[in-house]
Amino acid sequence: MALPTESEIARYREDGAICLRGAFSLDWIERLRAAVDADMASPGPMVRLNTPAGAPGLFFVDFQLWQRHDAARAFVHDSPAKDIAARLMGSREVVYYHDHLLVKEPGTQERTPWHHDQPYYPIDGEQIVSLWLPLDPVDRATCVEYVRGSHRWGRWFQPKFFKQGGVDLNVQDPRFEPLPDLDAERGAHEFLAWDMEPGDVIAFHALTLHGASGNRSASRRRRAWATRWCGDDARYAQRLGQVSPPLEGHGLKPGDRLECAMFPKVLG
Ligand SMILES: O=C(O)CCC(=O)C(=O)O
Repeated sequence: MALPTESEIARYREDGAICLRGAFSLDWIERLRAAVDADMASPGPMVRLNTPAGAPGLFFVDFQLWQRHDAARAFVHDSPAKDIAARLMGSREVVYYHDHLLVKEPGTQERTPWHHDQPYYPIDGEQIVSLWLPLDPVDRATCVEYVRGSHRWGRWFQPKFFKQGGVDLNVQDPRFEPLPDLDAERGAHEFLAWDMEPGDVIAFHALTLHGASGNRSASRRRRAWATRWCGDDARYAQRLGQVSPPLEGHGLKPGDRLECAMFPKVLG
């Protein structure tokens, strides 16, 4: 599998999101599909069902598959993901932070609200990248959309839970601002989204704003597994209030490098 080229690295840093074609073999995709389906049949303790009872489809969210499913753990340690993350971040070491499963079954109407990820995390630093890996073909209209260059705005927006109604996380930070209505100001921004085949992956920076429609397909599932990777400059930062996902028991103190049993070093 090819690692990101110099021009892809430059584009990731400029735009804050890039689609890397054919980054993972179909063998990985098949193994992860089986892990995802097993997880949905027997979810983890942080599972969230974001579709109201009686509404069509299902927006299913879960975390930390790597701790419960061999294929997900193998992906973290043995797939090209850590090398892709290292190159994009320009980092010598890579620490695995967490994973996030987002399934939208056919007909799901719930959007993924606009947000960026770092305000949810107790982490400071610039080297944090997510790999959003769809396990089914997705078209542009159902893919996550990214606001090009928003990771360079120097702004942090108040995090909200994804469930409809978007309640704020109860977390105080003087950096957090209310998120502008990005749909109302679409003309002011450039949006990135792609038609994707299994094996393609989107890499995006933890401060890049993004959101997604429901699953507009009546027949095609949209199983996506997002993994989060941190580089040399990432440090644990205590937040006053809630973080998401609520990963506790790691024993880190503010200013610590992230590496620990919960956040394993996978490269370097
Ligand atoms: O899959 C989605 O709908 C959203 C993904 C997302 O927000 C993320 O990976 O941070």
